[in-house]
Amino acid sequence: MERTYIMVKPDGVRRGLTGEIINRIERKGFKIVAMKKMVISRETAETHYGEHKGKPFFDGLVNFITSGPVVAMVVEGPQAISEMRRLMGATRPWEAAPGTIRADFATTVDENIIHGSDGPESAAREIGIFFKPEEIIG
Ligand code: DGI
Repeated sequence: MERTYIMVKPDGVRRGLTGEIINRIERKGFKIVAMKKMVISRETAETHYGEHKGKPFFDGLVNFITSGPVVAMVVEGPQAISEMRRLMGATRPWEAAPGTIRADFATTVDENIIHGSDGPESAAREIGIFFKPEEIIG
């Protein structure tokens, strides 16, 4: 059993796609063990995206992710980290497989609807950034 950090980004929330994304996660058979709507501070955004600091798109990425509310979740299930990445599709929506969230709902890499942890270490780190242990209800 694995847990991963999933976030509907501000574009997904603005476009009313939160329900669609929750539906896909639950239909798959995964369990949402924590969830909250929040506006991310710049400081938290810079921590979350720390690996991209110094890249040309970093400031735009921080501006975007803090531009409106997100819906943050912890998703649990077998192979949840890699399976959620598969449901999300590739970072660049034009490279995402048909039927994935990014292929179905996004056109640009700047606004690609959803975030999901890319491995066990980032999952543990990101869950710790956004949730207190007592907010996770298994
Ligand atoms: O884990 P992912 O979101 O699939 O991808 P990532 O961790 O490599 O990058 C995090 C986010 O940063 C990604 O969802 C969108 C943005 N990003 C990544 N590479 C580029 C980018 N934005 C722009 N404009 N250009 C990029 O090359």
